[in-house]
Amino acid sequence: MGTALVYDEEMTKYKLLWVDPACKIEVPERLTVSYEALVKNGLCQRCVSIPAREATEAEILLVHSEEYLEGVKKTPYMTLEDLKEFTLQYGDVYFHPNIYHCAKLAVGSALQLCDSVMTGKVRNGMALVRPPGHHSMRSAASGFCVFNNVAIAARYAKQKYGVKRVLIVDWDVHHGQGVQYCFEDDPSVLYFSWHRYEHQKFWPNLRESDYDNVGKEDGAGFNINVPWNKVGMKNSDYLSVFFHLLLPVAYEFCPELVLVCAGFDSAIGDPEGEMCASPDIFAHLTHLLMNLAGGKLCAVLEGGYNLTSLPQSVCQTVQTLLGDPPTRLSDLGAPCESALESLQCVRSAHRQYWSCLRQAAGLPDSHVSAKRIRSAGGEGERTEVGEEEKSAEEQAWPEPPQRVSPPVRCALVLPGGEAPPDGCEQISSREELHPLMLTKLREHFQSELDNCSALASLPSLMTLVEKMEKNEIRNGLAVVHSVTMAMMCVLQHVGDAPSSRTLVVCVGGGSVGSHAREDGKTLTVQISSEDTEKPTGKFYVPVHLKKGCGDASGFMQALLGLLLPLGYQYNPDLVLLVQMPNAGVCGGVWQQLVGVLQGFAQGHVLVLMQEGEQARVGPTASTLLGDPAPPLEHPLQAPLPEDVEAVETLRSRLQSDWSLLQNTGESTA
Ligand code: Q9C
Ligand code: ZN
Repeated sequence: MGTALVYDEEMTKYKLLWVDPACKIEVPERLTVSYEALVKNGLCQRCVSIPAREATEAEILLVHSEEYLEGVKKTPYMTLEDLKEFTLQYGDVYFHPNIYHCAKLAVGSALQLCDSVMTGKVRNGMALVRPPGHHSMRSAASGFCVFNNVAIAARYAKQKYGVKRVLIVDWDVHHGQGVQYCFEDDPSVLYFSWHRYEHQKFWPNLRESDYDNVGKEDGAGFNINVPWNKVGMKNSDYLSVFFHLLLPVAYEFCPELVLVCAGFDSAIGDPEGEMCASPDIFAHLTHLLMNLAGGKLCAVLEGGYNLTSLPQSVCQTVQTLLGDPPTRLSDLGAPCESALESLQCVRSAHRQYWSCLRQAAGLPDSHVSAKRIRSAGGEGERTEVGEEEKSAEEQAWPEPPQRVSPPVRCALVLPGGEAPPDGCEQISSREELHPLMLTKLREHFQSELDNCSALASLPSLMTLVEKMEKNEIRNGLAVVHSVTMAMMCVLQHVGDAPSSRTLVVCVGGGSVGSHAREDGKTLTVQISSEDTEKPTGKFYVPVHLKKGCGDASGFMQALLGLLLPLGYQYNPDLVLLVQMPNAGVCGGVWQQLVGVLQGFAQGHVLVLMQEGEQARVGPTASTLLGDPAPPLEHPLQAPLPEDVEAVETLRSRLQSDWSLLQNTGESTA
């Protein structure tokens, strides 16, 4: 199952023919530099190349009016003067004799991508297109956009393939008002957009881009706007919104297809966005969406005007679609106050529509809007760019590091004689355990060691760990006699390295052993139905859920709202995922967990399972090999109140140590 890349050089063949400061950034080079970067990084060659095609009139009419299409259709025959005049009826857009042709190719590219994914020819893909689409409306061009490529693709997928729910994630820095208008009363299309807003002072300056525009009629709750009221948003601001808003809602919505309005003007260096997120954030945003809809994800280029950060961001996105592990994001700081305020407003506005947000801090609506107006009054606005301060475009940032995929994706340690699933390497080692390790094990597991099979798989396990450390193997799974014993061995070994950090995720109850120390070398999150001792430290987080891991919505709440923020902030170099004995975890969420955790530690995830409880070896290995986790049941039940409370209690206790857990603004927290 591959990754599609749709591109046609023809879409570079139009440009601005007169002087217009608002439009001068939308240049053909945006596409050429992006494509060349994909070639240079060897990514183009790894994709399945899909030809663009022109969209038919019927397809364009899925979203646009006949009058508008007829108007655009005449532009190839217009004189320069006529083109200028035609352009004047719209905002921040230009026409060119070849733009109609390119706009048909841009729509057609999105549809080709959609076809390739829906028919199973590929798993996912990206279309590099010009002109972009998300600002164009039923009867109007806008913001460099002529036809609404992604909106048309959503209607097309519903009509041609009977897709019941489409999620559109618009991470472009502008509000795709065209997409919003198209689907605002339609509950089958969930539109999410974050955008530079500055209390309506930023283009397109629409009141309806604010967080309180949640959709209309049947579509109420299916339009999610996150207004950024300051520039300079960073990785942690973007991630917070994913953890505490988009992902929980997206899992509850359970889309059958994910479309991304993939604009990269939200990256650092962009003259329009003036944000500070690094290009490698897009690897993580992409990864976090890749286990929805059974992996069916189509990214379609929108904006992105810095000719350095744009191609870097495009490469990060495509490389993640191809299955390479995202690089680690170091020094994620706290989300900023303004971002948290926005997040809180959106969560409050949507809590009546999504059961995952029911716990969202219950500000009465009047409070929220009073606050909104107050802060819109101009106090606390961003400071003007001083003379010695660099403009957004002159900012410098390091080039994202090379992403090297180990030669082996997944290796297994299985009890004697069992054959590994296809595609996995089997590891068996006859080497002896290190004497020190044996001593250590004797201290803790005296009696169990009398059983001669107890140590059987440990030498192989240690070989696997060493190969993962050397980056010869990306991830692995070991079926062992005792998971607690194996856990101790692994942590003992990796803990010898000076600044190692292991994220330990234990699913199910039981003692996690003495490793759960506070020296920072491990961060342990244990999810179970057992109410264990009251913890106080910051490196051991027991999550007590009523049905343990048997309830999908409670589990997802813990995974998205707690484990992801903790993991991203901790930034481990290894993830140890342990299925404790008798964990009773339901299959769907387990695979989501295995899938999502691969975004940490450059994909170095080691799964431990107890002998005799290895029913899930096959599905786990498949997810470790890169297959998307299957979608969860729909509809997802509301989480149990006890579970919501348990997660919330932990979140509020830990948020001072782990700031990515925050989801409300200071003044109201
Ligand atoms: N400072 C897309 O990103 N406004 N369109 C320009 C000049 C128009 C952006 C104002 C921005 C349109 C697809
Ligand atoms: Zn944009």
